[in-house]
Amino acid sequence: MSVVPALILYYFPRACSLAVHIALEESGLDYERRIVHLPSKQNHSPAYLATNPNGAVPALSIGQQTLTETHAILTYVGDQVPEGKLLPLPGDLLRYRAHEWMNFLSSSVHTYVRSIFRSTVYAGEDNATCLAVNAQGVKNLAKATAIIERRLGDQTWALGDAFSVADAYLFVMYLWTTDERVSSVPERSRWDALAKRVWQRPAVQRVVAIERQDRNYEIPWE
Ligand SMILES: N[C@@H](CCC(=O)N[C@@H](CS)C(=O)NCC(=O)O)C(=O)O
Repeated sequence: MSVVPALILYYFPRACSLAVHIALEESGLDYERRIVHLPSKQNHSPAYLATNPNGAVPALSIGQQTLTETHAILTYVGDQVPEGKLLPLPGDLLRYRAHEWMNFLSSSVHTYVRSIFRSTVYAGEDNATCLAVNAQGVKNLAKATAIIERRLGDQTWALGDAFSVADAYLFVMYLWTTDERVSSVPERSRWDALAKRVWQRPAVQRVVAIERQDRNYEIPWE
């Protein structure tokens, strides 16, 4: 059996790193967690940049190496768990469905929400341009929501019958859609039901309780 090197998660509460935080807790692996305080720009401190030169969370230190990008880290964590319990094994079509979900969430949904939360990243400082980017973000998120609803269909989880790392990622993106900065988002009963099922998992409640010690965020079903 291979030995997993020491794992350290760098995260900020309710950031996209929450998906990795959940996956690690679900995995049963030993890991340490270190908060990176984004509001005070700790992610741009020399100490953090030495770990992750991208200056973002999540990052996962794996022994002497650091892995970045939520999709890649979720894949790594999933692969440390035997029998494909968090991520189906190579050759199983469901594994590629998981990648389909994770890539869609990171390249589309995350960027649409970012254009709403932080339109200056795309628009610079011009106010009118920021408003236009924000409005387009709301439209893009509406389209992505329709895609998510269609893909979920009547399934219990993103991949069908079993929870996977893709569900952890869908949970975080769902929480973001409930933020007051998102001016409108279409009805999303399937995504809502899935996120609620994720919330009911003990590992998820443990992680959220830990994260809320540093930043209290709302969970819609409480
Ligand atoms: N493509 C990266 C994006 C990571 C990212 O944007 N993380 C945000 C938190 S959700 C962050 O650290 N932002 C800090 C900054 O950009 O200054 C991923 O999917 O992991």
